[in-house]
Amino acid sequence: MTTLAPLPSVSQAVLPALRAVPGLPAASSPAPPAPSKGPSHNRRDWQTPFVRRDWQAHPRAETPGNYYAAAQGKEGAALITALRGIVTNGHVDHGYKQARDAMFGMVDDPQKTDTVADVYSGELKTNVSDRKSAFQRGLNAEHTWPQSRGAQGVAQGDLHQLMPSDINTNSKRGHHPFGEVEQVEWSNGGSDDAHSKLGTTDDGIQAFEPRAAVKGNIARALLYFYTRYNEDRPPAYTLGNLKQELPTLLEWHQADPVDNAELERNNAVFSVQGNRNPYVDHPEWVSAAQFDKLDLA
Ligand SMILES: [Ca+2]
Repeated sequence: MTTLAPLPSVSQAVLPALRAVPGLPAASSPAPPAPSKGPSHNRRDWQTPFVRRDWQAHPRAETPGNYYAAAQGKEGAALITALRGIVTNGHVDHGYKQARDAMFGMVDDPQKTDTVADVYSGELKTNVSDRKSAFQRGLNAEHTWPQSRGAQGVAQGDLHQLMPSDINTNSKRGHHPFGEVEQVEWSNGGSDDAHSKLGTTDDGIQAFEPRAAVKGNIARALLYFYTRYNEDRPPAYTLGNLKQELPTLLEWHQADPVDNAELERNNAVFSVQGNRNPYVDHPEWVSAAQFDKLDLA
């Protein structure tokens, strides 16, 4: 397992070095699609045409050879326990400030153009290079697993669950669970496949529904969070949201499969904090882990 030196500061000078992780190719291949000149020019479509659906057929070249050795052949609780060990070992906590600088400056600026997308609309913000410039452009860090539900301590700056978000949308989401909204109370606007909304599910629960292109990303982020932190629970950790969300998350995982951008983000996060989201590398492990059988009481 690669041990990364602590980050002195995530400046433009430091960021390229973060990508140079032994055993991993540069996170920049294959080349990203050229931006279209159509009406969606200012949106980053996370569902690129490069979606890989044939996971088992291709070795995971981006993953260090033996990274998942302890999980091979396991299922159910044994698989989750093995993955917990894997993603905890080597996880380096740089602190919340550094994590946000890395997110806005590198992880979510894969083309190094100081351009970062709001997770909930896909709208691109320019001149973003760190958390301060992000804030000036109306972005802050969304905790997909809310801080008030346990994203504290090491988990607060865990980039697998942090995503750049429009500040107002982030505030609307608050600590609501995710879900399919039937009665819309608020939306961030835009076309159907680009907007996210707050409202009530058909079970009468107030929930937040992200745009379709990131539903799977968020599902896999939350399943990672459960796997990583459910044993050694941070302060305020509760499964209250997950109990509501889980069936929907498992559907979203299927409906929005891993694409190239999500793979590259996993590589980028790994280069910063030294651990990976196993459900991005091995989407088939979501069903193998049998999350639907978890006792979340
Ligand atoms: Ca997606």
